Amino acid sequence: MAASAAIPQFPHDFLWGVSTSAHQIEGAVDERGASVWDAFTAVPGHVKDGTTAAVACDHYHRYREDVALIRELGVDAYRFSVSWPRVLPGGTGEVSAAGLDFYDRLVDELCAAGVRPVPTLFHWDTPLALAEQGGWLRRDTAERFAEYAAVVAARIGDRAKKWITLNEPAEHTLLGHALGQHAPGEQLMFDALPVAHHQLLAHGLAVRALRAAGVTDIGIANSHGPTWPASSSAEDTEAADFYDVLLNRLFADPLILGRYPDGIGELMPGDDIEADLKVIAEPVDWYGINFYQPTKVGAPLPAAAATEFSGLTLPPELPFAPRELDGYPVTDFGWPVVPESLTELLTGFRDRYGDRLPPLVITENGCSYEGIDDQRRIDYLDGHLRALHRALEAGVDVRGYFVWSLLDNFEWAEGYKQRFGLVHVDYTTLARTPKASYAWLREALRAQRAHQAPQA
Ligand code: IFM
Repeated sequence: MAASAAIPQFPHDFLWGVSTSAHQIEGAVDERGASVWDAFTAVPGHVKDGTTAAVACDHYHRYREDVALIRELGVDAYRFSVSWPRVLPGGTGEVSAAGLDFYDRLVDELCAAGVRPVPTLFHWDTPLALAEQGGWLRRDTAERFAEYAAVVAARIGDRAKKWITLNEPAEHTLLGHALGQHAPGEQLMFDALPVAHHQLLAHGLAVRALRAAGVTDIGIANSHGPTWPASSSAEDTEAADFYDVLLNRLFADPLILGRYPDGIGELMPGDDIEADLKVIAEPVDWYGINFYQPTKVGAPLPAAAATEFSGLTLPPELPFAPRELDGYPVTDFGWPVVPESLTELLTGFRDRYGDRLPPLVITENGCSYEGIDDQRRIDYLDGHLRALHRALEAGVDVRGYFVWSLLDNFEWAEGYKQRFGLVHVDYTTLARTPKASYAWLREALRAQRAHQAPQA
């Protein structure tokens, strides 16, 4: 049955938003410095449909139209990312006046539309110049990131009040540096762990830089999902625990508890991990969760060549192997749709971290489906909002929800095939067409507000 727009009533100050990222929508590559993604997508075979983000949604030139769509949708906030190489083409040193001006204009446009700007400082587009000097394998990149954070905050921090340091450092480590299926295409396997540590350090240093610039509302966006062991056998539960550490604890434990999970700290680079952990655990005002799906995980399969999973090819030497999750509908990406696992994830976070857990915000949630009459996206959003509401009822402190994504966009190694937008983008004409899910969300938000409006 089609979902109605009547989702449960959320608290009156709950923050509703939509999200995007710079590399996936901006285009205008010739008007900024190069990033690792420009170099990666130039290599044939790296992106499944052979495309690049050179034009993408051309948001750089069409941001006014996109802000109008956000305003009409009726959300409170827009989460976008700032392209580091657009602001600092060489990653450090000279600032691009044109690059900073773009974000200044975007923030002005959002404020004029009554939409709160929520910048993310890093969504995977490392300046190529820094990558060529070692990128995230070098500690120095964390210091450069903090300088970049200060530059951006000095320009838009007067109007942008809520900030995100990094997006999904786990994916950037795993896909970009361990498996090589994202930029910069490194296949370092477990030697990629320094990338995790340096991103965490960059986060902590950026929190300090943002606070020094007067920003008081700071979070991070990490991807998380419940891990379900393939069976109760010792081999499967051990493999699932290992995967769970990588996805759900490698980044969250140091950020929230100020320590790495057992056995990980010793593998990290640097002379004084304890001192670094103090920087990493610099208190945040909230913790962002990007949620898409749970994962069933078991021991490596005997004689497996490689596992195809969620669009990835996982090598057999990994100490775990994800399994298909049967019995659930799937998105066009093949990701299982299991809304109740969002409630499980959130209550699990509360149980694991207790009083140490900052307030949570769902910084991404969404699905890839073809078509403008996207009833399946409506059902997905409806189901996940109900699951989120159940977590609130269970006492989990969740303060906001951002749909991924406002627009169909460049979905990394998948190219343009996977469409996550509430708004359809025709990549030939760049015309934007709101989908049925856009209209549904607008009505759902109107209903929330009508319910909250004081009675005459
Ligand atoms: O498109 C991505 C986004 O960049 C990061 N989170 C997951 C989304 C869907 O794959």
